[in-house]
Amino acid sequence: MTTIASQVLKQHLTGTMPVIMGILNVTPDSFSDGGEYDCIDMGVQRALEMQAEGASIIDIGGESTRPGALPVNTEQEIERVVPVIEAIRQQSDIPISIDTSKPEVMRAAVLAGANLVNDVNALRAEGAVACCVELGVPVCLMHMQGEPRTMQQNPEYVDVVSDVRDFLIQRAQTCMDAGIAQSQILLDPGFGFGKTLAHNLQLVARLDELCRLDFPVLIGLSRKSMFGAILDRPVDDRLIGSVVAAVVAYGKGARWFRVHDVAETSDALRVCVAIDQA
Ligand code: 9MG
Repeated sequence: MTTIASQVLKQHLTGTMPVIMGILNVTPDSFSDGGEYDCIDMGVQRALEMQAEGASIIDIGGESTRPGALPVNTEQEIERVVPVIEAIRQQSDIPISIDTSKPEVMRAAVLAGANLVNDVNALRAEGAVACCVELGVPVCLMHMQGEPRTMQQNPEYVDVVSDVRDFLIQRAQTCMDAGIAQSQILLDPGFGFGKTLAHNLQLVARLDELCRLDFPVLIGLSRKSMFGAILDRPVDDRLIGSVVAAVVAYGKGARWFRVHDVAETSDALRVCVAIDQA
């Protein structure tokens, strides 16, 4: 079924304007103290707030992918994300992405109203590619070395940029061979996912090498530990580092930005666009 949200998403995928993806985590620690309904309500309020601040899509996740995070079972993940997706859908036509690696969660989320699958595992789980073909939704394929529990234990590459690029090209090809159109695929280098600070910096510095491929590039740098390492700041004091990195990434060709701080990132990117159009 073609909905307003999926039509709007199609325009974002083919356009050249920056697309801000607002992060909405619905893990138990995201909205402390609230009961079940408070969590849904607070999730909806935050989604609408991010839309008003300039987000073009809301990314909803029910399982933490932070280094060291423990896995969540499929039923729990569905119980966390589906009610929030349904509640946002009752109030807004904003496109929604589901941040998951599990085909069952992808299916439940899309049936509830999600329009894009954002998979940090690049659809490598059994049945994930077939599930997205069947659902007919666009996908974001992210590079990760290892798995969240252990990925920061001594990651190694021959050349991080070429290794990430080759992996993403190979995953995109697998998806296209299975029937996902090229225009439905976003690529993401996966900052912080099995990467040292030096790897992350190389990936930003040479992001143009990924942006030259025939796919839009999404970056998720917001509040990540690389800013903690460079600036020696805690996670809630990394706004300026995150916004500067988004601006640099824009200059190198990235157009999709997965962020916590929507209003500030939106202002910065609007300035970038105005300068580009001068
Ligand atoms: C879920 N998630 C956490 N970090 C991410 C990143 O950098 N990119 C994408 N696509 N998803 C992410």
